[in-house]
Amino acid sequence: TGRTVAVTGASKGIGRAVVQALTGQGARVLGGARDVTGLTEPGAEFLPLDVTDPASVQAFAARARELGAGALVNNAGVGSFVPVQDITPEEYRRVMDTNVLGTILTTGALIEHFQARHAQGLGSQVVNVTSDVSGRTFANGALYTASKFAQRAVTHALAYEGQSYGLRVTEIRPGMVDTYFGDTQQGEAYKAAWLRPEDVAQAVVYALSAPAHLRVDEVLLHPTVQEVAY
Ligand code: NJP
Repeated sequence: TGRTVAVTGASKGIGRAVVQALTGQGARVLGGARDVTGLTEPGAEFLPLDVTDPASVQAFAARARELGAGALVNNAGVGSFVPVQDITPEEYRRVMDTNVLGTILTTGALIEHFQARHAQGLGSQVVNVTSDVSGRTFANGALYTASKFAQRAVTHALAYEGQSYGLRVTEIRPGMVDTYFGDTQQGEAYKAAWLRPEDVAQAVVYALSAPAHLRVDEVLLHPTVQEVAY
């Protein structure tokens, strides 16, 4: 893509694959996650980032501006799967703060920068990695899907708002992906037929490489083994 992209949740799973795919295409990447110890990737630099912490987000956004970032990938996210009666206020806040507030804060910190780019004749892009369940739910999915429905709403509202300043907004909606998601391990046998993080990264690259006249609004992707659902 030949430009700078800021990526949240860049330390593992999908975010890590996005960093590798983008740098592989010649983009420069600023990656953030709470723990970035020991992370190195040619073409990328990593900063500690907690998307739920406004000061941390401001520091990350300041570096993204310095690097002239033209795109932001909101990928940081957490999962939590219990029945409604077992959702605690603490867990509610952890999931909603990360998935919804995190997307809002990180995006919000770069809007003036994107508007300034527009004034210079440059377009910008935001890609939000939400979920295939950003529009449907299931047993034990109340909290996670509430967060993803909300993140989808934020994504859509941003798309409306951003049109006036040349912002293209994309929602990436992956089904089951073999990552560390939900306190699991990557590479476990039961995930062998799931999407690879690289599959999702390719969708992000597709959206970010689209020519200026093309806006990829949404990509929904599932492993073949996952039941068809919209
Ligand atoms: O998860 P994982 P995925 N501030 O756990 C970071 C969505 N999704 O790659 O902060 C900043 O391997 C964390 O680093 P650290 C999902 O909802 C997935 O699967 O050090 N960063 C790590 O880099 C999420 O939005 C599946 O802990 C924070 C990364 O986020 C996205 O895909 C299905 C953070 C998480 O890596 C990436 O998740 C689906 C914070 N506060 C949607 N908290 C799936 N895997 O099946 C966490 O539908 N991170």
